[in-house]
Amino acid sequence: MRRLLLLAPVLFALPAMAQQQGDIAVTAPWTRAAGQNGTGAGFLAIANRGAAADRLVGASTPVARITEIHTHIREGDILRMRPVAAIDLPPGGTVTLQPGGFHLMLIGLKDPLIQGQAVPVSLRFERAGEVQVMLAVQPAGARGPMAHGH
Ligand SMILES: [Cu+2]
Repeated sequence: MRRLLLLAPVLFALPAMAQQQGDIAVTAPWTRAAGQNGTGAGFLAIANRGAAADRLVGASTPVARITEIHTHIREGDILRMRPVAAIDLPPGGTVTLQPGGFHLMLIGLKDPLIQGQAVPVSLRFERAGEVQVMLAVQPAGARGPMAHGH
């Protein structure tokens, strides 16, 4: 019960909300339902509205033992995940973390990710600093932030 306090119920349509910090705006943060001790994936869109390049250099969440930034690379017919040190955010550009591409990997979940709840994540940017977002938990297998209608 102690850790469940971190998981606030989602009562509003989170994808409509943008979390802004300096020149960085994060929209539509979401994840999928996953079991305790399993692995979760975090998805969101990051817009750099500034005139200077920035980089996403790290992320953390209290619900996972380790949070990594991953990309997918194609090896023949197989898509494999690989950790990356950072994601480049060109000035005026938007980078979307989505299934099959960049994503946050939440490794060693301390609690299950339950559909309808939200998971706090702290994103760390080279220039903009820390940005707090809440990942809305969608059903297991969801392909987008609102793949499941409410
Ligand atoms: Cu991954």
